[in-house]
This record gives sequence, structure tokens and C-alpha cells, in this order.
Amino acid sequence: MIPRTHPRYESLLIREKLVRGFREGIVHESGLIAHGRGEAFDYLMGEKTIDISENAAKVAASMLLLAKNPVISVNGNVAALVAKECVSLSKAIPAKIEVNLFHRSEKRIRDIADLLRKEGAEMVYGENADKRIPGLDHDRALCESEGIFSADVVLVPLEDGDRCEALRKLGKVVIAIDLNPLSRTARTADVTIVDNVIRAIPNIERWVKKLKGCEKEELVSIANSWDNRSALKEVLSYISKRLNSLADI
Ligand code: PTJ
Repeated sequence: MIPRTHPRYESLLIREKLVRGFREGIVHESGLIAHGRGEAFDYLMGEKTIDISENAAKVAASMLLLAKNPVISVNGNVAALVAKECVSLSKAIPAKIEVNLFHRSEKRIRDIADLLRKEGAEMVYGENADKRIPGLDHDRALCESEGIFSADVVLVPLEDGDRCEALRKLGKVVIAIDLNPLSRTARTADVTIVDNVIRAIPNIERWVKKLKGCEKEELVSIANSWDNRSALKEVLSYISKRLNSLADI
């Protein structure tokens, strides 16, 4: 039990969720390592949503609203941290949800799908994978024809690089959430939200609700305004300025 008065209470609570997810078989053991890397970047950014990431969430919301067949891809870490929030976002857009794992096992796919259903998802894709994303040798290529395979926009919170590239080669728009602005995923996606999934998923939903009544032209103009390369530069510059200011103390 973590005392509320602990100065790192929020951060320790997130760790607790992942450890519980690991014990329940939702999170893969390497998911704990992946979280450590993300946590370090979060720390460097001050554990808050910076302006450019807020803007990225707005652009992501516009793209998801414009999409004909948007899909939210869920892995072990995402399920452990924000299963409920992903279901809520999928209803607000509306978008499909598909479980897609790097360290795939049928049991883990089923357990994560069950968790999403428990949180209110009516339909979860991923248990009946019948297609492969071309160019990927590992199990992350497996997906459903009615889900990721035929999606036009895919939201990939917490990704491992090569699938992002393969999805783009298939002509899909990829929105990534990744705390590491230097990762291959961050650099390959059409839109990268450099933020913790814990904050990013509810932020996208907030923007979806705000933008829902907008004319299509307005959404297109928001989506077209985005330049991912310069946004990532801005994030890196934010981090280095922050570190320099901290070094001055
Ligand atoms: O559940 P599975 O089998 O699909 O496996 C999931 C993991 C995460 C183990 C797998 O996708 C993996 O190995 O990912 P990587 O290559 O370690 O990349 C994870 C990325 O997510 C890193 O760039 C981290 O910085 C970032 N990250 C970690 N935690 C968060 C995060 N980004 C946003 N929010 C987080 N909470």
C-alpha cells in the first residue's frame, strides 16, 4: 500500500498497476522494462502534458473523427494502464478496438480482450486474426481483416517501431503515443503524441468531444496543419531547455 503522502505517489501508483497487470498475465515481463524507459522520459518532461503534445492530441482527434474505419490498437501495457479510457475513447469517436501483441500468446490476447469487455467494450477484435501485415516477421503482423487490416487510421499507443513503419507502408495513417521522442515509432508515425498514455488517451477523448460538431473542412485544416518532424524537434528543444534550466539551480 503506497501512502498518499508519498512525494512520488502518482508514479508509484502507475507502477503498481503494471505490476498487478504482470501478475495477472496482462503485461509481458518486457513491458515492465518498456515502462521504465517511458517513465524516464516522462520525468525529463516534468510529468505533464506539454503544449505541443496537447496540440498533437487535438490533431489526432481530428484525424480519428475524419477516419472511415479508425482502430485503436491495444497491447499489454496499454490494457493495464488505460483499458477503461480506451473503451471510452472508442465509443466517443466511434472507433474499433483490436488487441495486438508483440509477445503474442492466445491466452494473453483473450485475457486482454476480456478486460476490455469488462470495461464496457461491445466488440473487441484480435482474437480471430486472419491477416498478416506484410513486411513483419513476428506475431505483431497478425491482425483481423475487419480491424487493423482494413483500417484507414490506426492509433498505436506504446508501440515498437517496425509495425508502425509497416502500417504506413500499407497506406494507413498512424497516430502514435510514445514518451520517447527519439524512438523509431515516434519518428515514423504521422502524428506522435509525446506524452504518457495515462494522460494522452483522456486528452484525445476530450478533443474528440470538443471537435465533434465541427465542419469537415475545419477538421481537415487541423489535420493538415501538423508537421510531425518539427513537432518532435520542439519536444527535444523543450527537454533540453528544461534540463539546462534545472542545471542552473
Ligand atoms: O504487450 P506486448 O506483448 O505487445 O508488448 C508491449 C511492449 C511495450 C513490451 C512492446 O511493445 C515493446 O517492447 O515496446 P518497446 O520497444 O519497449 O517500446 C515502448 C515505447 O513506449 C518506448 O519508447 C517507451 O518510451 C514508451 N512508453 C513506455 N511507457 C509509456 C510509453 N509511452 C507512453 N506512455 C507510457 N506509459
